[in-house]
Amino acid sequence: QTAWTGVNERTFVAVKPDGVQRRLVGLILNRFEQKGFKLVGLKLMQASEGLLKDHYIELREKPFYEHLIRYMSSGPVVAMVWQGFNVVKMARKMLGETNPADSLPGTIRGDFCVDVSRNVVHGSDSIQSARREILLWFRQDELICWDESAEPWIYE
Ligand code: RTP
Ligand code: MG
Repeated sequence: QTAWTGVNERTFVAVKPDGVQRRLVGLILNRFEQKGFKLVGLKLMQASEGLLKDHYIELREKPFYEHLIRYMSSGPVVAMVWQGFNVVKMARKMLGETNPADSLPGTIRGDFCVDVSRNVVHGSDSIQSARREILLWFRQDELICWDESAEPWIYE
């Protein structure tokens, strides 16, 4: 298995229940594709409370934790893994800030939401988090290594 660095860096992105209900899945997929990242994992799923509690374990002491788990389990989510150079950092840029009020127009949160508790999309905040979250959400055989012909047009 190749290391998740350089052009093989990976991040975990999820369209949250509000994003799915509001039919924003295609649009969000489209932004990552247009940017030049490569989709290596994708599934629509109802996340269990256990999975979500584990996913957001670092926030367990926060006052909004229970509320967040309820929000995230309120409907299906679309879990995805994107691959590419600096994808962790750039995905976070594309998402915008945690609070939509601080997110610039042009970012997903800046363009499509107003409430921090309905902020449409999740993205891993570091390479270590990405690794942990991908292993949590995806089985090994759900991540696809595929060759693409567009690569020379995206990377020198
Ligand atoms: P995410 O993990 O979902 O990508 O969001 P993030 O890194 O930008 O922010 P984080 O601190 O990890 O918070 C996770 C999610 O919890 C909700 N939240 N609510 N009520 C509040 O003050 C509050 N703060 C955070 C948001 O849905 C946030 O994305
Ligand atoms: Mg976070």
